[in-house]
Amino acid sequence: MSLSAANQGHPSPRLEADFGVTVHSALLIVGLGKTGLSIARFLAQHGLRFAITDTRENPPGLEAFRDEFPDAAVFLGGFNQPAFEASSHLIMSPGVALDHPFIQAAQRRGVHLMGDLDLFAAVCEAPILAVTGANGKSTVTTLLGLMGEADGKKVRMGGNLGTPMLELLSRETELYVLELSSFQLDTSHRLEPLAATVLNISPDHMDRYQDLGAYAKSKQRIFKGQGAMVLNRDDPVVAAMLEPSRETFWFSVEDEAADFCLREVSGETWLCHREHPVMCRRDLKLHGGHNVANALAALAMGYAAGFSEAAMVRTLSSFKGLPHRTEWVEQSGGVDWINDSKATNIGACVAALQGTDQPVILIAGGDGKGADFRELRPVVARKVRALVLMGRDASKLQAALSDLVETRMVDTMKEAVSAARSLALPGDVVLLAPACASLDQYKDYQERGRLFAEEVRKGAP
Ligand code: UMA
Ligand code: ADP
Repeated sequence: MSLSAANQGHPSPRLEADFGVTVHSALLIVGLGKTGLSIARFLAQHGLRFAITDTRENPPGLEAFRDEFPDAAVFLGGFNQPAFEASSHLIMSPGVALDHPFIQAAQRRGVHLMGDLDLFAAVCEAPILAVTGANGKSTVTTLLGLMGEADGKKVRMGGNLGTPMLELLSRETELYVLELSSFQLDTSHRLEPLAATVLNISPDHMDRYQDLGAYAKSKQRIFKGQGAMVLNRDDPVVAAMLEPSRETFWFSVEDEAADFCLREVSGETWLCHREHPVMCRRDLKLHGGHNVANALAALAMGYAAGFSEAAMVRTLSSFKGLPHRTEWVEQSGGVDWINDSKATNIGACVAALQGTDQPVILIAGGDGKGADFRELRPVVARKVRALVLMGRDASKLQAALSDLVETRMVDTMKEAVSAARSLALPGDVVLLAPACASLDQYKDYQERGRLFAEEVRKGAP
């Protein structure tokens, strides 16, 4: 079988040198979502031929793909074995698990397995700041992008944050800030960031990884090359990633010996660079202890990138956080309503609960991605007065937690908000922090958070 042609251009010499990609290669793009489409555009711009496959009948990138590449072969509704067998290179989308038999067989045959990060790194001409971790990636990536802009640089940020990294590439860009997921790192082989960080490790995507160790190893791939490492001294799994020969900046909310730490200065807590006070914690617009850690991590990365302190402090004094992350919706009848729909794993849910001093009515549930919800027991016992559970894994949450606190099972967000309203007392907080992905019931976590806020604002019937 032959794989279809796209258009003419010039392959990058580094693609050939590093991965053996030439105009004669049989490139198969696996997955036709946002990433797959961006890979197709990139390959076409470099004069390379490709085919594409997706297990979905009608993947989201299909219409645009057919418009732009009418001659390219498209295999949908399941992976097409002959297409895999005819390929010399598989260029993977992050949502595709690598344990599929066709992918495993291709690897055994010596087919190159790559991702968009390999393509990006092969042509990128500006320095890269790279951010990963179980939680806080989007917040820190955004802070770094804003800090760079405040410092006068032409910055582009994206990756797992939302805009596929290949769409960021432009000649004018002076700095790229990339949020990288473990899935993107799994298929990356060449990366030389100016500075990189693993913010923290806690269980997520346990349906894709054998255990926490395998997930951490995947995150650790961000430390390829010889750039600066930014490490979290408070997280033993991250701290163990230290490579003694590399330039390292530590951050910590607990240990004053870290390069970026908290210290008491004249009776106030300050974010400090070693002994030097950088900004008063009170001036940070982001809330919660986890966001102090994120701010210190961003300062460490920004320092490694050479940003001016003034630009970094300006950013940290004004950035109020991204939507759907511990976002205050309203207060009604003495009850605070908080939307943390982006809490898609246990670690984020724990951080949100730890960050509140009021009794909590917790709305949780969705796709648990193989998580062990018993890890929530200590914090639920300390902070939660009642649970409202919904979504595919509601019964797993119920089994793990319902002996601790009153629990209601519901089917929809409308019912969840109504149940929470009937349970909440003045002085309580109702927190949507699902500890689960949203895709079993919603398009994405944004839709889930929007629906929650809408129901809250409608008020009691
Ligand atoms: N899928 C199939 N069959 C296929 C290909 C994909 O069923 O053949 C499914 C996947 O299992 C997944 C969905 O389709 O559920 C999307 O997968 P995709 O690889 O097409 O995803 P993209 O649209 O390219 O979006 C990806 C990231 N998504 C994932 O990694 C699942 C986006 O991160 C990212 O913003 C985008 O690339 C640009 O870089 C989202 C995400 O949920 C926010 N990331 C995970 C997370 O943050 O926890 C890792
Ligand atoms: P990511 O991109 O890694 O998902 P976000 O910045 O979008 O990170 O935050 C996702 C969730 O994790 C939100 O619920 C947020 O409140 C929580 N969170 C953010 N930073 C941290 C952190 N350092 N530790 C634990 N939870 C965090």
